[in-house]
Amino acid sequence: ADIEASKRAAAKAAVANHYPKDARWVGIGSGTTIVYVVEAIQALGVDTSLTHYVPTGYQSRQLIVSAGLTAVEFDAIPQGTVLDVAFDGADEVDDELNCIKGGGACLFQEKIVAMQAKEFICVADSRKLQSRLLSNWKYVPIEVAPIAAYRVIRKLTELGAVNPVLRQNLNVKEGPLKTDQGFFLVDAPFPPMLTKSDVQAGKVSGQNGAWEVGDLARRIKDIAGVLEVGIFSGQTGPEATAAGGVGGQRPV
Ligand code: DER
Repeated sequence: ADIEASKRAAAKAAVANHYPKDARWVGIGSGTTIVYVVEAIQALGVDTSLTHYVPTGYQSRQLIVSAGLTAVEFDAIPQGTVLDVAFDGADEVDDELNCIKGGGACLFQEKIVAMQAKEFICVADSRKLQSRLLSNWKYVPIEVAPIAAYRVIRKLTELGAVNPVLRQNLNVKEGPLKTDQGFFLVDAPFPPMLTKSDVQAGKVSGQNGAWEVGDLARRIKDIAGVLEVGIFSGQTGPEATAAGGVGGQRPV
């Protein structure tokens, strides 16, 4: 079926079912699917003039502004404000709503916005749905401090990554890509990850580089030099409850 049509349908359903009519603070992700989310918000017919939309990078901010909505940078949100909801795309989603994110190199701001929201709504067409992460999408995007990049690459290899590489500016500029934070991205291929139910069924996390999702996210995050990792764990975490969440999906 037409991929754009399925992205638009997924975005429309996500907004219809998860955009609170009285929303005041809404996170807006990055990529192409999120464009249809903003389109669906505009078509809702609610008064958006009192709502603030928090971007997750340059493209996200321009999307908000060009839609005539009010953009407020993450560090301009009043202290302690919890976003009503955050919408974003993903590169892959598994049976337990774990996500791989970072294909668009915006994973750091995507994660802090997602973590600041009562509920994180991932909008993805059927191509993205796999029973386990890294079945179709092959690598974990990781944002790293440039000075530590090769140390991180070596540590990832020790965790079982197969030839992790710095993401380059292909055909536009020599050298590695820099994120909105001025960091580098390492793309680290791993074998397909294990879900929590795999581990409950007796599979051992870490054997031959096949890690349980949350386990791998924590081990990568623990490598000195890593700013953030493009694994969002689909679990109902304490923050969701603390923020009055209704058990929304929580990234790690
Ligand atoms: O980088 C990301 O995680 C984005 O959300 C992105 O990869 C999703 O992109 P798409 O909506 O264009 O597939």
